[in-house]
Amino acid sequence: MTDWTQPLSTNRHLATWIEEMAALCLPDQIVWIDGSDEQRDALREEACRTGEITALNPEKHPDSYYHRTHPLDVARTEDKTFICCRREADAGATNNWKNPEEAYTEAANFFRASMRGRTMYVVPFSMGPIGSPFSKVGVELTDSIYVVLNMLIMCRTGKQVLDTLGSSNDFTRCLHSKASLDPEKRRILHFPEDNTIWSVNSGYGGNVLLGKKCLALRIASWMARQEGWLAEHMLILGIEEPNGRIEYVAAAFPSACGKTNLAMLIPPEGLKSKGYRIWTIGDDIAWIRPDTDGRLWAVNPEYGFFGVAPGTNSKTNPSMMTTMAKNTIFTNVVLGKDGTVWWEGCDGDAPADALDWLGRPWHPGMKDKDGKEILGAHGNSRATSPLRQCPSASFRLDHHHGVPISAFIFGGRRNALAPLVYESYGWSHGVFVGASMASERTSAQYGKQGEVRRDPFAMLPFCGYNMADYFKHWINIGRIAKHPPKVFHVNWFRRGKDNSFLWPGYGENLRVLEWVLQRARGEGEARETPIGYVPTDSALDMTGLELAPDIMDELLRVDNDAWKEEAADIEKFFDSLGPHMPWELRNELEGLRHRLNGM
Ligand code: GTP
Ligand code: SPV
Ligand code: MN
Repeated sequence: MTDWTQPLSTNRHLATWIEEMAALCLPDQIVWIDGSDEQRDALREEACRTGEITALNPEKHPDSYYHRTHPLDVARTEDKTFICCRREADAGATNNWKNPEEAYTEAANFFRASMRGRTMYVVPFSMGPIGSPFSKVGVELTDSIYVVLNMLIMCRTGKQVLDTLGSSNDFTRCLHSKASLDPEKRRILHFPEDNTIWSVNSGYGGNVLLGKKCLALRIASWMARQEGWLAEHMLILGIEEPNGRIEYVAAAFPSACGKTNLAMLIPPEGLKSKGYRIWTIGDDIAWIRPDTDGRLWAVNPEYGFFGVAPGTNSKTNPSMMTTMAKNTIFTNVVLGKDGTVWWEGCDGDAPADALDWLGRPWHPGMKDKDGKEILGAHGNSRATSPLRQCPSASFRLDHHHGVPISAFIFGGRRNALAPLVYESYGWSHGVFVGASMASERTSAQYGKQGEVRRDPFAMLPFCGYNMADYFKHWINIGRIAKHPPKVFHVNWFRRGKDNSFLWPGYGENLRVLEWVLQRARGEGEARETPIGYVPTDSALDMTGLELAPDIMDELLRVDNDAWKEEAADIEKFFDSLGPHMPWELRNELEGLRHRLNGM
């Protein structure tokens, strides 16, 4: 068997840092992750032996595993997440800030000897294709095999990354320890000036897979501002017409608001005859640069999905079901004694003999002592799968240059107010639409569910610097790019009087995308409203979808009085962002008010 304790690199910056971190965390041994199947299999076996993961039924779920996180560690903890830069103003009003020295000192106490009796794994990873000039290299040190196995799916990993890094010091230093999982001592710390991330006392997804939200959004957004590009919480998908033309859109929705689903949509029956084909590039993160052709080009820096399980089934998202059929790690779903998994809104019945996400015997319909239904899977339970297993995975995934973006789409969960779709009046109005986004809180983060909060660009928890400066950066990008994409807003979640969703969503969303692309080309029918262009009654192709006319009216309705209240709320939000708020967005707010009073 290979001796994985032998260093895989002679990079002296890397060696010095690992030595220092090991002297702090005191692991029993250090193991280098080379990216081989042999090593992955050995790690899977070891984690099964210790109970960290459970092998699933090899016939029903080949090469797939089950994991439960600590009951108090099941979503990102935004209140324990900090930007640690020298000046507080650089973190801005929306981020938690800590002075870097104090943050290091405090967290060092939590990391001290935290790996005693454990192994420290060295995981080299590349966000973006290995060796591409647009990619970023990171190295994560972790004491969790679960984290290693997830990283092997989520990113391009292993020896090849180290070979590309060579002797360079240009890599993000990511340190993670589960430590004791004490929520009080949990810290997710970002040091953008040191290109460093420290995460301690968590074992959950976005807190610990440090290439994802921590590097590819918080640290990368800081870098992107300095280097003139964008790091965004966006899916990317391509829509191919029968003539072979493919147009790409990038869409920002807050956590658990439909990115994964839209990224892999299946055209609905009624539109099948149009012969569209969907290409999935990414479901969560987009790195976007202006290029010499005046357009914005996007890559997905990730290589896997960490998708929400509840609600996923072969009707809502058949592509995700195929993607998850093998080589998948399921976290916090229901586990059947027969080695199968289940979640609310899954295909078929729950397994007869089952344990819920807390490991308790469970069956559907169980009630707690207050008579409330006990769900088997946690609302934020997830599945980690390789992107390449997606039937619609794009042929351009590994292309360093990415894809040109024709339209940006913003959206969130609004049970009222926002119509199904509208188009902004131009770039700075588009930036205003992104900056004033709001959505109901979901189980992807701790906090009160359902409460509407402002979540600009779906980046509230992920922007690594001052939000007002970020808005200005977006304004500037539109000045650098001669042909920036048109900007749209969608809402799949408007509810009717009986509180049910008015719009069927999922695959049917293609009807909206079709209009978006028409508008991006200067076609498509629209009427002007105070908030932007809205489709005319006959603009969306509704072939094969029966929706009562009053439902369609309600979906496209713009309620002036409600929007006046919204404008007041947006103003309060802008005021809260401090003195860097760009005047362009103040002007846009003024323009919206003017139109609301005059139209
Ligand atoms: P993150 O991974 O947290 O960033 O989330 P995401 O934006 O990728 O969300 P995802 O696509 O996983 O969807 C989250 C939940 O919204 C799931 O329960 C879906 O079933 C549901 N959902 C997605 N698209 C639609 C839609 O068009 N209509 C409705 N009603 N629900 C949807
Ligand atoms: C999100 O919450 O937006 C996610 C899941 O995509 S996590 O990786 O936990 O951030
Ligand atoms: Mn996300």
